[in-house]
Amino acid sequence: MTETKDAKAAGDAFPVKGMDAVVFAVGNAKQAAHYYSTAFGMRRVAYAGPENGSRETASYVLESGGARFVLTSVIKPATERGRFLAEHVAAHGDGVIDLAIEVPDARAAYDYAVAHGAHGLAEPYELKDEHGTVVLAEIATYGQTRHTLVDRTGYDGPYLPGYDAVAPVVEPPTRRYFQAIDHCVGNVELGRMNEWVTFYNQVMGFTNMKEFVGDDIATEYSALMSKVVADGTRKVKFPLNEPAVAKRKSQIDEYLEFYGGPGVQHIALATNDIVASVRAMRAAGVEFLDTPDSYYDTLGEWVGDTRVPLDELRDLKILADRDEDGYLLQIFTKPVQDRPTVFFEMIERHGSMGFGKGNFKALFEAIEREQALRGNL
Ligand code: TYF
Ligand code: FE
Repeated sequence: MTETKDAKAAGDAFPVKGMDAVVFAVGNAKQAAHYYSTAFGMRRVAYAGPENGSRETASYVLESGGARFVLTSVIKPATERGRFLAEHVAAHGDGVIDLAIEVPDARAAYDYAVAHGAHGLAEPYELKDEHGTVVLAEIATYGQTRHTLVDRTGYDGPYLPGYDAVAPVVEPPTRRYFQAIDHCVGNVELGRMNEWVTFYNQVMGFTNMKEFVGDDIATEYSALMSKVVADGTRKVKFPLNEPAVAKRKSQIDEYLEFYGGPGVQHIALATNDIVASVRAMRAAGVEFLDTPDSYYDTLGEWVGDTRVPLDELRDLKILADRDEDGYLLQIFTKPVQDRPTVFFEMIERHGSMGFGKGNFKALFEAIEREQALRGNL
């Protein structure tokens, strides 16, 4: 981080450096690490498990540029944490347990958050090994999700004390598929979105970026409301969705039913070359949502020129949207586990700070086609 950015961050009530990691609890972390390595082009960099002192869980750390995923599964629950993880997987399937945020001072961040209404899950604590010290603290958010606040300024190692550097699962692609986490979306219960917006406003001093009301994003059947909160530097962006009353079960209702409550719906990954990334990911077996050809028949008229020719967008089913600041290209995977819950988005931004509002109808109709195939519409 540069001096100017540090100075700017220090002016915030709740300074953040960015996303630290997205932590998943999964049934089989070894195989998940293989999937994210071969299909998402990520590099395995660190491991903690029985071989290096963590008897209860196995955790694999994967990176792509500045994006970090941690995949954890339980080997044999023995402590409260092991039981929590085992119960999390039983209740929710594979899912996100932690949207960890890197902060310059975890103690100050925790104190601020708790003083402004956060429920503390772990008071500030230190982890140490030969690579240094990390200070962490944990607060609760929607459902069983948490935010670990991570200060790693006193540490120079592969992830956290207790983790060892390990070789990649396979040699990562020469050109990574994505380089950062763009935003992390939560689904909350009907009528509770505004409470969670207020939570982030108060607890983290996050401000509201965008608001999508039912009319913006209603299809014939599906409806949802969405608001986006972000830190002052807009490095951490958290859209929050709630279902809206609609003719049939909305995609958010489907998620809440199959996840067993609120949780992380999708993680958007920022790419510089969405065409190359989507081609490679498709070739590796990643399933993306389909977009009808009719979408592309009118796209050029309103979106104008983009870096990628229309034919290529059509070929790969990539969506495009434009607003006053610029444009973006985006595409959504199908859910990445058997439950119709967590999925990913690939996003290439060219000026636009939006979330693809112009695509909501096409996107939600694509999701509804999948819902119908699952018998959940
Ligand atoms: O993050 C967003 O807001 C966009 C659009 O169920 C979106 O990616 C919103 C809701 C949803 C899927 C995508
Ligand atoms: Fe998104």
